[in-house]
Amino acid sequence: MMKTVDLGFSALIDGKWEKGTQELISSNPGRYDEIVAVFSEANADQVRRAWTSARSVQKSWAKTPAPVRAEVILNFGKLVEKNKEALSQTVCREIGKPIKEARGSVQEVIDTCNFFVSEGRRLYGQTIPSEMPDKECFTYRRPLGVFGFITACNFPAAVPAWYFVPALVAGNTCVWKPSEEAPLTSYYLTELLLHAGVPKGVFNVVFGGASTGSELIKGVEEGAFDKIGFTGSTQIGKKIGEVCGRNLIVPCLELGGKNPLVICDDSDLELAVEGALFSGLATAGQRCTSLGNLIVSKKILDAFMQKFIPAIKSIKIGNPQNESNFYGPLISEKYLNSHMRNIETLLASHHELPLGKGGRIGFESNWNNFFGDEKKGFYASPTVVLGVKENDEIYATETFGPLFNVMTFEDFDEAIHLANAHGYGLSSAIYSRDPQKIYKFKSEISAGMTSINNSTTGAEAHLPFGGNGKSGNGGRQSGIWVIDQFTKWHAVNWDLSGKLQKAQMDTGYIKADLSYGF
Ligand code: UN1
Repeated sequence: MMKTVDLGFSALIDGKWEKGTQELISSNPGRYDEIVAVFSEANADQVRRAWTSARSVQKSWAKTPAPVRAEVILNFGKLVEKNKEALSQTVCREIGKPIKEARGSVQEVIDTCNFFVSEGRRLYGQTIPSEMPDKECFTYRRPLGVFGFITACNFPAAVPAWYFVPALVAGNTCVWKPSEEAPLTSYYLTELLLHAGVPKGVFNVVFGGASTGSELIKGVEEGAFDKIGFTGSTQIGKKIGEVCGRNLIVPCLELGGKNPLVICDDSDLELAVEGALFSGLATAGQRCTSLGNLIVSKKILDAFMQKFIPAIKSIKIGNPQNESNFYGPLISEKYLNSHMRNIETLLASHHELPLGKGGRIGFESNWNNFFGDEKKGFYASPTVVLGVKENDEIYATETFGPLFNVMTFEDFDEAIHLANAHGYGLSSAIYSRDPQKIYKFKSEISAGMTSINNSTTGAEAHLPFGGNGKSGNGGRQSGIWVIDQFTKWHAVNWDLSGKLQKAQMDTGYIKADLSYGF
């Protein structure tokens, strides 16, 4: 068993780690008797001091030239690369993400740094002609100020980096409330940032669960924040959106999904099976981009199932550190319990369960290819639900676990309807060889992301990531688009004419004879 990292820290404020009293324990979900780390929860006073610290240095950070700010990110990216394996192992131990996926998620941090380092040398504004002589117009991107963000447990390194990397490059200071399920990953990331040269107070951290999160959001009512980022459930996202709206702040809300994967009768079935498997079971179905509804053409349902069920049965489940296991435990006991509740409450009498109801391995269910400690881990076997209908509760409920909802369609409009009707719109995918269908799908799907002949998961780090409808408020992370989240436009005009030139009134508009015609 690996050693416990017992630091007891509850917050990083003004460059110093502080301890707290309320313990925050992170254990390995694949072996719950292995305590990975002991931290503590930040209290209301610490959260307040964290945002005060971020505010006190924001102006000087904003004055630091952007290419210099981006140097911190360059160094941070190099340090993450150097420590990639250790960080990946930590992600794997803290939340049970399979090691290969954990490495991918840490690589996503590095990719994000690589992308934004040069953005520090751009952050372009424009020079724009004026309608007056001897007058110049410019636009500048200005930092927003203090950015508070709360992140989820399923991507404890990549998703926070999507927020703080561009936020820092753009000249904002930060207060981060990481997921309570992954304090050690969050601590290591923060230490790398400190070693990369981030000045005191520019980056602050408050550990804890929901109550620390609400303390942070209280700051919005007091004017402590200029921007809030939240990755988590639609329900909490709506509440945060209300507080931000009241205070005229536009939050970046990355919420739930019920991501459709449509399999047409002309698709390459082998490829579709592989894509569905990864969409549904990567990170044990706990990605925001995980498969929500598998929507299969009725014509090929039997042929698809004949390949799909054996493919599921053949996967290995178990210790996430072992590369040959497809997936490991659920993120924690809480996530296992919620998955169990879903299979207890969302299944209806008309549903068929070709693999049985599933459930916790070693308790309610067994798995032939299981390689782990089932008594001490929060492992669940896959559940496949056939015959899901649009009116079923399971159709529109984000389930976050190894669960496949299978629906069928007769005509393609029905497939698109089923893909959209639940009102979520994060990711989506289609398997087809027909360009007409693919074109129709990508034009009519309401999701923010669409894969064609690829899985619903696995967005690349430099593309806009985000959703519509119940999946978010239209904000996008990653790539150049996220710069709009972290800067405000400033329009400047400079009159060198030596007189007051009134726009629209003194402009020398051209007089034309518009009555002219042939
Ligand atoms: C998430 O689940 O919140 O697209 C992020 C993917 C990953 C990121 C997911 N690149 O599946």
